[in-house]
Parts: sequence; structure tokens; C-alpha cells
Amino acid sequence: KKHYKLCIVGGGSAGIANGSKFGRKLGAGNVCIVEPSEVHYYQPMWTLVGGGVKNFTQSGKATADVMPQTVDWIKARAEEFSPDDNLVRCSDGTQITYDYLIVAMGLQLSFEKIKGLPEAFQYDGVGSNFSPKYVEKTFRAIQNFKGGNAIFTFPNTPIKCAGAPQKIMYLAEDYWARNKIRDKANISYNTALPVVFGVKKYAEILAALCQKRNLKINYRHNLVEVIPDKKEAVFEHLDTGEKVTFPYDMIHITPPMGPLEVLKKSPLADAVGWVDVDKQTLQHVRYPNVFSTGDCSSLPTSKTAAAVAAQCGILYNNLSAIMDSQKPPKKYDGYTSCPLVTSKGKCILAEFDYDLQPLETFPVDQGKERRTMWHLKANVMPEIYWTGLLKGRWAGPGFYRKAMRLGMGK
Ligand code: FAD
Ligand code: UQ1
Repeated sequence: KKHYKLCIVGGGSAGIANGSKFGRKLGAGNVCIVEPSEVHYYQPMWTLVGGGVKNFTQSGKATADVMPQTVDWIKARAEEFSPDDNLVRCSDGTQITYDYLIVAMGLQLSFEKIKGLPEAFQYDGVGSNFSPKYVEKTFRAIQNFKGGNAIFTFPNTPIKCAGAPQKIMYLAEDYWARNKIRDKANISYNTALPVVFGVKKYAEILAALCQKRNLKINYRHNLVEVIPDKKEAVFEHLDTGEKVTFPYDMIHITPPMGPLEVLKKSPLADAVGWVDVDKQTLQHVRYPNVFSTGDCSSLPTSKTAAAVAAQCGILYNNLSAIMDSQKPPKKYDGYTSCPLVTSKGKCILAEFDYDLQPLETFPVDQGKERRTMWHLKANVMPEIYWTGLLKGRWAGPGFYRKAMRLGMGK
């Protein structure tokens, strides 16, 4: 049995960032992070790993090296939450009691909800940027593709980084164009959604871009089965219920995602299984000493590391106030961002809020494909992540946005 003033469950983007901030505030011995994994990944780089622009090894660091020095690392899985007793039970038998809890466990990938997966990953031509196990298979599939049908999927669930399923299509198409096999390729984007992107401004630009580059978008097509020995993918049309079979020569799969089982069965969950927090304060709606941030939370915004960064500043202020028996002062506007890589060297930097209204940082139209934004995504963001966000020194670009607008507008 151990007691901490603050227990953080999950040592991903959100857990480490908050651990750094609260470790500094509360001092050694008062904060722990429960995290089973030996490796911490910068997942946003996987888009570029799958696209052949970065190496997989560049995307990870030892968890021991990113763990804040003032924080105790409990190397175990959280297995049960008893928030009425301020208690977390871990896989190594440790029982942690706490004054305050931050839940930052990310989400679960569910490849097995698609018939034929994950077994189909044993075959060539099948990849997924969403998993460290399969991301390198994506680039091998792109390299080995000699023409025919290439399919990129988007599932019928909320996912992290909602732009990633199409970014890899743009990088693949660019690669094939550079290698002179573009005219032998039939490329389609089969998405369960009725739109190519959730924000109207960017959706219009991206739909036009797909048309111009002859990338066929099949809306409301949800992947239900992969038959790798026949190289066939079966989709269900979500409006008609009809099953449609597409032959493929390569396929990039974005799996269904959802809340972790351990959260689903816990008293912290909402009806779906996400940690049930107030969308403005990040405080749990039933347990006032519990907060949640990142992909596992019920916050109704697009799940990204950029959102985690913005939430980090809000959470720090609000939980600090609660620790001083005050009301949470800060309100989260839902800020999130998605760098939509459109080719090797070009990027549209989408940034928006809960109302799906653009909330752009720079005083230029970020809806245009730009080389500067590619540079930001490929070279600047990894640095901001490792040395800013994870050290608790990056709360998103909100401050800079407001400075650049000189206090005018949002
Ligand atoms: P994670 O970083 O996933 O961390 C969750 C942690 O919880 C993990 O370390 C895990 O081991 C741990 N955990 C799991 N179960 C337990 C348990 N039982 N007990 C204790 N710990 C547990 N975001 C952007 O902002 N920009 C991008 O361009 C971008 N691109 C992306 C591209 C891809 C291909 C992917 C996969 C993601 C991308 N993202 C991007 C999203 C971003 O990586 C996530 O939104 C972000 O990492 C969420 O942080 P988190 O801390 O909530 O979850
Ligand atoms: C961001 O803050 C962030 O988190 C560290 C990301 O994750 C990798 C992003 O992709 C982006 C775009 C942002 C937002 C940052 C700026 C400078 C607009």
C-alpha cells in the first residue's frame, strides 16, 4: 500500500506532461505515475514513419528517460479504480491511495473487431500507422506497390488524430507519383463518415484536393472484413446496410477505437466508457478530486496531442485551485489541431475548437498547403513535444495566437 498526494494513471503524452508540472509544484515523493510500458512513443511521428520520411526508432524514447525526476514511476498497469475509497489497484499488487487523481490512459485499438484482423497483418500489403507493431509495414506496402488498388480506411468510431487516415494516403500518392507509378494506381479513401473532415473550412479544401489528385472518396463505407489470401476488403455501407467487396493490392487500416476495458467497468466512466469530466473544467462530474485529460477523457473534441497540450494548462490551474479549496478558474475551449500533411513537403495546419470553428495560430490562411507548416510538423513539433510538452513547458499555442492577434478576436 502506498499513498500519494497526486496519482497520475498513464504515462503517455498527457501523463508525463502533467507529472512534470505537478512534480515541480508538489515536490519529490508526492506524485506518482502508473505506467506499464518501457517505451514512450511520440505517436504523431508514425504518420511520417509509415510515409517513409522518418525512422521508427526516432519516434520512441525509454520511459525511464521521460519520467520526471520528482515523480515516482509505478511500473504496472492500473487494474481497478475505487474512487469512493480514493484507491487504484495495480497489476503488481500495489494499492495506491491518493488525495487527487488524474486519469490519462489513452484509448484502446480494436483491430479484432474487423474480421480477419489482426492475422491479416502477417501478409504483405497490409499496414497501420496506428500501431507500433504495424507502422513499418505501411511503408513496405507503399514501396512494394506496383500498381492496382490502394485503399485507405477510416472506422465507424471516434479515433485519435482524425486526419491521420488520410494523411498517409497523400504521402503514398506523392511517393508513387515521384516513382512514376501513379498512373497505374487506383486510390480510394473508404470512410465511415459522411464528410472527409469534421471542420467545414478544411473539409472543402481537402475534398477539392482529392478530386484534383484523383483520390476517390467513398463515404459511409465501413471496413468489416479483410480476406488477405484473396486480397479482398469487405465494407458495409452504413446507410443501406449493403456489403461491398473491394479487391486491394495494398490497404492501410485505421482500426476501430474506444475506451479501455478497465475504465469502462469503473465508476469513473460515462455511458460509453470515457472518463466522465466537465468539458470546460476537466474535473470529474461525480468525484471532485478526480480529473481526466487526453484520449481517455469524455472531452468532446478531436483527440490529439495538441489538445492534450492545451488541456494541460487548464488542468494545472484548475486542479491547483481545487487543492487550495477554490473553484476551478479556467475554461477549456476544446482547442485541438491536426497537421494535415498533403505531400512530402506540404501541410495544411487545421486548428479548431468545440464548435468546429477554425482557431488558427498564425496570421496567414492555414487552409493553404504550405511548406512552412510541413517544416513545423516534421521538424519543429517533435522538439516541442520532447522538450516542451513532456517537461510541462508547453500549453499549446493559445498564448502566441492571442499575442499575434494583439488581443483582437479569439
Ligand atoms: P497516450 O499518449 O496514448 O498515452 C496513454 C498511456 O497510458 C500509454 O503510455 C499507455 O501505456 C498507458 N496505459 C494504458 N493502459 C494503462 C493501464 N491499465 N494502466 C496504466 N497506464 C496505462 N496528435 C497531434 O496533436 N498531432 C498529430 O499530428 C498526431 N498524429 C497522430 C498520428 C498517429 C498515427 C497517431 C496514432 C496519433 C497521432 N496523434 C497526433 C494523437 C496523439 O498521439 C494522441 O492524441 C496523444 O498521444 C494522446 O495522449 P494521451 O496521454 O491521452 O494518450
Ligand atoms: C501541438 O501543440 C502539439 O502538441 C505538442 C502537436 O502534437 C504533436 C501538434 O501536432 C500541433 C500542431 C500542436 C500545435 C502547435 C502549434 C505551434 C500550432
